Amino acid sequence: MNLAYKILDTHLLEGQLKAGEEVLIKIDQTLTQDTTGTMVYLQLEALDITSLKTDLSVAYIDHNTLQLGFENADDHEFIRSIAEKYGIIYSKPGNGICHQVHLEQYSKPGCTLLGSDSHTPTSGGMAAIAIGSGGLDVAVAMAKGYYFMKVPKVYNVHLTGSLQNNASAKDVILTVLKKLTVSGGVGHIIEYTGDGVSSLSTTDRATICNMGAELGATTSVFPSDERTQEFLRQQGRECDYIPLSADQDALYDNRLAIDLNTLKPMVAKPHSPDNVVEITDVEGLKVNQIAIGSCTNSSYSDLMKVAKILDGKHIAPEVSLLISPGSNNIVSMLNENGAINSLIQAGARILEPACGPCIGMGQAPISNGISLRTFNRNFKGRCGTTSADVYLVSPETAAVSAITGILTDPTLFKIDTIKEPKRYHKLEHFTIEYSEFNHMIVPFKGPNIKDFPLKNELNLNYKGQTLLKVGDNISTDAIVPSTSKLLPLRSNIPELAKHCFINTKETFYDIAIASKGGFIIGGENYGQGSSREHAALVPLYLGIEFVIAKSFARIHKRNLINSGIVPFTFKNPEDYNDINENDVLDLKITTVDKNSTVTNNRTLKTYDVEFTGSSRDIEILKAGGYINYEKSN
Ligand code: MIC
Ligand code: SF4
Repeated sequence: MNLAYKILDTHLLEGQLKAGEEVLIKIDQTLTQDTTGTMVYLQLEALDITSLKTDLSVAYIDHNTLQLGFENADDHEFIRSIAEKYGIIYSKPGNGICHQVHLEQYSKPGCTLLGSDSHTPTSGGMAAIAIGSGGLDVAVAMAKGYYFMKVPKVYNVHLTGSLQNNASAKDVILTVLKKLTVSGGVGHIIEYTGDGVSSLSTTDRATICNMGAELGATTSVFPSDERTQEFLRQQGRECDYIPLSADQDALYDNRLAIDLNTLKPMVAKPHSPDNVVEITDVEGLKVNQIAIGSCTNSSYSDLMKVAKILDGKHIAPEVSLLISPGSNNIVSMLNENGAINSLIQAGARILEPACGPCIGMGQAPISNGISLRTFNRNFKGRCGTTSADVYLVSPETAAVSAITGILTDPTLFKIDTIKEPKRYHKLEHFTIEYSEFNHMIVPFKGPNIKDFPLKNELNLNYKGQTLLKVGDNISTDAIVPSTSKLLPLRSNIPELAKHCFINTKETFYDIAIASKGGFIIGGENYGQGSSREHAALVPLYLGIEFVIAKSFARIHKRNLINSGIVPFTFKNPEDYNDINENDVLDLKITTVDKNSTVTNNRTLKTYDVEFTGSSRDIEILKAGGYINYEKSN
């Protein structure tokens, strides 16, 4: 058996572990962050429970930490009060980015973790099966202790050798992205094996698993070995260690081999994480901004490497260098050993340990600017400046480029090896460990928190206009953008709706409101990227009941189903070409999974469309979404 199936097997509640089958698995841990968390907890309240069924649930505040007005502050207080009521661990703003903090403090080898954030698979670096999902799935996991999933296939990435010449874990995952693309992991767990694994630290592995989300994979997983034990020891949690690995003769559905010895520093060019080239192809590009950190590359050793490279040097005069550390524990250690001082003296701006520039929460680049980032996504406009170009690179590349002011190959730089600390700091006062259900607590709801929309039963005959037709790989950042102006609206669907598809079609909201809904037509991998279920709830609020695409990204498809919107795919993908924006379409559903047709009133052609999902998914759609379904069961 491979490792992924071994862990799933120990958590199997119902069904058979066969790729493509729907199973019910036990969820040990959940995590939420604040921009998806408010919806999760409104939904948890709607499920009306009196105890949590998970071993551990944590509510992080890390995305929306710029308190520009009352909105974010109110959301945080809402989440804190919910944590107090339900017995959820509350990670205060400033504690750090959910995935890094979770890795340091809570992930365990062999456990299952469900998180309302697409980069939850970061904990796969600790041999957990860690899955990103929409908020409602996390609410149900907390309430019932389980998660329904289609068993993924397993893609084996076999690593040999060890990284040389300042190539790093980021270059490993950029290489995988180059080979497999942003949809190459859909329907798969990526499992890393081989003698190269032991040369990678737990945080290197976490970087690789983190960006497995960009492959569209369900999750990624590494074995648990002496490097895992070493990391747990540093965290004061050696008791959580168990060794775990695949059997020698484990079976895999697909295989890819990577020789770490030969890897070169890589760069993902704008505007997609799989637009990857060797650094020598883009060397010399003048850069305006460099941002180091985010949940992908903000570990102690990543930031120490950067501090060592910059120690005693100055950054180029025209560059702005931003550092967003992964956790306050790391900041505290870098402070103690003088690394923060090296960074500041070199000219770096040290930001609070939070998502910050990664999600456009400040530090937007200049118009037409070039920003090098150690982050995981470079979709157009995500940084807050639509005309800017974002390149994704390793911390080594970012640091040497900060000195030269141009995109620079780190290969020939001498970079000292980093000695890991014996023991990480643990700043306990950044966490409140609520552990009991307390029915006396009335959750705090500020005026920005509005109810989420609920759908009625499925419409079997529907006539509507094509509001929008988009191409391949449309991200949820395009459907519901996130910037410092929009993130505070995450608990207010009616207000957020005004910005739906704003960077794609400015009039989308007005047209959708005027026509009381209609169709969205998508290409391949529609809804890739973030797990935000707002990308389903906002269209639902605008009256959209059906999206027809060539194919869907995993989390977004789940979110559409959960909210009651039917994600139909064209049986014949060529039919996509026959539909224009504004065409009026007639949809007829005989049974949801088969025999549904769409007639185009302009061309008079009829297309077959289908829904692929489990029989339970069909029941959810018929009921008008997961909340209605769970309540009636
Ligand atoms: C992201 O990286 O896009 C986010 C912001 O963390 C999202 C969650 C969100 O949209 O709130 C994610 O990755 O799921
Ligand atoms: Fe935060 Fe960026 Fe990581 Fe998303 S990808 S969790 S916004 S740091």
